Amino acid sequence: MAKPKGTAAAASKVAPGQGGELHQTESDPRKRLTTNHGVPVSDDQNSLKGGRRGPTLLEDFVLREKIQHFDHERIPERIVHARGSAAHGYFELTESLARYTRAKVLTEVGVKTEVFTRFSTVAGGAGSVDTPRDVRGFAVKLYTKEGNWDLVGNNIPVFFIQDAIKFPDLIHAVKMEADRGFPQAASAHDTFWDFVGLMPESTHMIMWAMSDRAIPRSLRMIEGFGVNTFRLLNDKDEATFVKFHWRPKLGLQSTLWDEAVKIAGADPDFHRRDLHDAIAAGDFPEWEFGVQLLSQAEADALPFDILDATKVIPEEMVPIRIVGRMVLDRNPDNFFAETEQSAFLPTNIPPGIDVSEDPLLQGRLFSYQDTQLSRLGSVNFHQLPINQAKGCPFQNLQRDGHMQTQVFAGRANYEPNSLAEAGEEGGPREDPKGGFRSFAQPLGETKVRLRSETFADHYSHARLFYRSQSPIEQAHLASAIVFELSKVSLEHVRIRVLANLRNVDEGLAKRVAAGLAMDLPAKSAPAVEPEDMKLSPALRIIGKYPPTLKGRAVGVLVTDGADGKVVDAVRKLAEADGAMVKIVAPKVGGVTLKDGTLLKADGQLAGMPSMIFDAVALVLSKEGCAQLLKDSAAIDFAMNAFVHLKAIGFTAEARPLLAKAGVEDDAGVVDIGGGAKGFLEPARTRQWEREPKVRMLA
Ligand code: HDD
Repeated sequence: MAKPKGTAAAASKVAPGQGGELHQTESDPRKRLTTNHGVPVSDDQNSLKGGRRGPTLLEDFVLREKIQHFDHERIPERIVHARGSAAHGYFELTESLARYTRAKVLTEVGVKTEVFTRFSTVAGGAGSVDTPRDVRGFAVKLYTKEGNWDLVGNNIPVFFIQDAIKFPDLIHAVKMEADRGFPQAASAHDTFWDFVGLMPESTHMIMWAMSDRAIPRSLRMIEGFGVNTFRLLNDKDEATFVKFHWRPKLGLQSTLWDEAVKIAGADPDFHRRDLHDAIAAGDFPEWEFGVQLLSQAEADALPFDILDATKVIPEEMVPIRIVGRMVLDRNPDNFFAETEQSAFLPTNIPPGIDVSEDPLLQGRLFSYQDTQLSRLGSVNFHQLPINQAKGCPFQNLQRDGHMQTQVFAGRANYEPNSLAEAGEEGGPREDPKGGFRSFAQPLGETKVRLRSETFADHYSHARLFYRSQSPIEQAHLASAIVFELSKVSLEHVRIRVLANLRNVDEGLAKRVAAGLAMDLPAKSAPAVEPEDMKLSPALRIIGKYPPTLKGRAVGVLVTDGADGKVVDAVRKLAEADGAMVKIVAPKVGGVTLKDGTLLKADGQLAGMPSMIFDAVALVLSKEGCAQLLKDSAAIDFAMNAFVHLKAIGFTAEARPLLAKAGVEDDAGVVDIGGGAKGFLEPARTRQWEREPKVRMLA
């Protein structure tokens, strides 16, 4: 190979991007590129070589430092909840709970407490998609004046297991199978359902996980629950049991399974993008904060044990009191430093809040602190900016350790000490009055390794949940179980699950068996016969979101020659109702409208399918439509909107495309050529009555 011509000096000035104008020397020390140790770098484009075409020299510490740091950029992902998205914001108390607690965050009305909230899926890895069927984590770090309060909850108020000792088994079963490394981010496989079938206590949670709650439309539209029972402690150290709730202002809303699967392909970051974009646009998501409060006597009177995390306290039994709100109004500046390095610990509770004896919670009190050591690598992880107790100083006599960033002056690293008597700094001291105190729960029982008999009823709450659902939701739930079990290759596992389902509801078991084309097996013997509880309509999703386009998205598909007036009318109408409107065109540059003006597109058709919208409008010209008839992306656009039960507004010219996509006329398919008004009502909700025409449900 011929050597390039030119001198070594000339060659060294040529940056890979040519020209080198982006890489100018910077003499201002504040802007100058340096090594990690502050040595200014003269050339960030070329390594130091033994001659122009010679080998790179070991001496090149600039290169070595840069590459070595890069090699170590990744840290272990969370063992669960690895994929997450987060935002900053604030919590504001609207009603004081001073009667029940001395925690200032719950007594000082109107005071804003800074928060950092991370949402997550549970089973998938950090790089998995946003829309699998899964529980969503809902972890809130409140930087209170009395230390961080981490409310580490989920979007489902119950859990799969009753005792933390089963958590590693549950997670091993649901994650990708140990020998083959798949499936990723999916519960539809042998080992998960094997575990479920053998653990009837998981049945109630399975009802929730198979419901549409596990395929949310947006992180802005999920509920949050503390799940475990906690205690509030007032000034007199009197205790009240408490369950914590978050309620989305936009209402609770889900996708359809077919839609969720297709979104995963269309936009793997669907939820992350949605949260980010909404906040960036100033459309701040908000949740109400609520509590269910119970005295010991009220808890004792319930027909189930509130220390059992597989049980829900229906709000018809104990109402939810809304006492605050949370607003997320700022995106993280740096995903790694904030979202990834955030560490949530159920042990982070300020004075006035305490744990309960719930055996699931008790195990969590160890696990979260412990896991940070392997994930963040140091006992000093609380010094990372995102984890610092920002609302108040932290001060104690713990010292040193890996990555210690504090410089503690003086000799006071032990206590008691009398250094102050000699005029030296003596260090912080305990505060018996204002400090954290545990509830004086009388114990005094014999040490045992067993499950309380009050935890033995595994089916009454599962039955309550299933039977409380609307017919549409019941059909979705049954179909979800059919789908998941259809992916289970071990027949005996399917049979065992069916046998358990008979204890929940015979109708449900029959539907699932029929969906699998399997015989119904004999009912499994429950530890305790389930009871029929009073149904709880509050457990439904349908009806829990207001008929509005607020927080939702409308996609308008346009072609060259389209009528701009119709586009404007749709945009005006949808935006006035709170929607974000996006123009979708065959080419990203946009289209030339009928009147000759250019309409810019927000996205190209193949990259902006109708799955990512809540309602769509097809504003086409005759010629444009004829072109689209040859494009499967356009046909899919209309077909998917139809089968996902969305409103479709159209101009007469779009009729051939609708016909080719199999779109039939119904109340949600609206001609908007003469005015967009009729489009609004159907666009605000799904067309549920269409579903039997487009989908065979169990
Ligand atoms: Fe957990 C993370 C929620 C039971 C052990 N959990 C984690 C996160 C959420 C929850 C939201 C992600 C926090 C974040 O965004 O960083 N976990 C729950 C809920 C549970 C629950 C609502 C039941 C009431 N978890 C649970 C048990 C154990 C764990 C019983 C262990 C005995 N969870 C962990 C963990 C994680 C975690 C391994 C992984 C990353 C982390 O803690 O920081 O320690």
